[in-house]
Amino acid sequence: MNFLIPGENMKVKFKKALVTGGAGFIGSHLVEALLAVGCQVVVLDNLSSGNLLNLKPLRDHIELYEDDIRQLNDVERALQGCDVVFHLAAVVAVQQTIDTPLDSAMVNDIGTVNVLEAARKMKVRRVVLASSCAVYGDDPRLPKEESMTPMPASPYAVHKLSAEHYLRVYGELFGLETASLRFFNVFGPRQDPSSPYSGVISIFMNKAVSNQVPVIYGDGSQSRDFVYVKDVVKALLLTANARNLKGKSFNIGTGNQVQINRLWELIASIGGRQVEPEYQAARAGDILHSVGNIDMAKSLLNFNTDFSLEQGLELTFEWYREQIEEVGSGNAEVGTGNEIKKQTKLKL
Ligand code: UD2
Repeated sequence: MNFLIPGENMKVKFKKALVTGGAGFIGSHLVEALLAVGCQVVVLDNLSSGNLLNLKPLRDHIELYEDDIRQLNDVERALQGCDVVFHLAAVVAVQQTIDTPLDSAMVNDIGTVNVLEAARKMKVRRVVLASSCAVYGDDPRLPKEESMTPMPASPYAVHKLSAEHYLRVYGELFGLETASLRFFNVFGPRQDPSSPYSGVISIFMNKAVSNQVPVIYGDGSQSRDFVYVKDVVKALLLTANARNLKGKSFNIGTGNQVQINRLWELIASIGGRQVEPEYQAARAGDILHSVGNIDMAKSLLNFNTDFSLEQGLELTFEWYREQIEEVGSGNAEVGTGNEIKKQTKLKL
């Protein structure tokens, strides 16, 4: 089969990898890439936010456990024979961690300790964590650098920062090789647009392919560092290959700031339709600007991005358009909102 390979062909130094959260948006792209580079892949996902549809073409090529990182036994079973773990499983919706802090902590905190504990027992060589730029909180200094003191502003950000520390400490105490990647705003095919707190690009794509008007919160001058999912996957693979990680945390983004107004202009022009967005009051707690300094990932991981924003947006638009076309063929719900989610449900 024809797997999509992120970046150039890469020789990986590991044979069998566990991806926790492998049925999710980023996880499924990582699984695809791992198979493409010839790795055996195990997926552990309780499908709370992941979706088996994301793994549909890969299903026969992976070992899949519909299990839970909150259960140490589940993690140990999935880890048999693996030499690397990519730990992506988490409650990723910030609002959910605010609404249900205890339940979220069970997944994001205890789940992470379970992964590390199982890795230590099973003599796994390396653990790579999906962390987040959220650890920087509201610190207005730009660009964000790894040397800044993190100031988490949500339970989610606290979980991620705590997980980073756990990884480092497990390295120091038990010799596990660990590293954390602080993802900036990741986008690409398969990102779920169905919640108001979904990534802005997934929401804008959904609007663009279904001829709806997007909402911009605030005046649209706020900016983010948008990184294409395949570049993020490349960073994950490079990290699993790198030496001397010593529990370090790396920013993974592009180093470029893009304003939300500009983002919609680009998406609308890819769709061939200039639509004026509707402006609404800025979201409470919305940070104005975010961009990462990625020099450390460049020098220590040899990371650089392969996809420009425009290329990433075009590929992403194409995927959303295909989804809507599939729904459109004989389905009356097109155009009534949440189209991609409905499509997902329909296919299930
Ligand atoms: C991202 C994460 C969030 C948290 C935060 C930490 C995502 C989806 N969210 O929030 O979980 O980690 O970073 O810094 O990755 N916007 C609109 N219209 C819309 C949707 C969004 O104007 O329909 C704006 C929104 O107000 C914000 C910007 O677009 O100014 C980006 O929003 P986002 O939710 O994609 O990402 P962010 O950085 O706020």
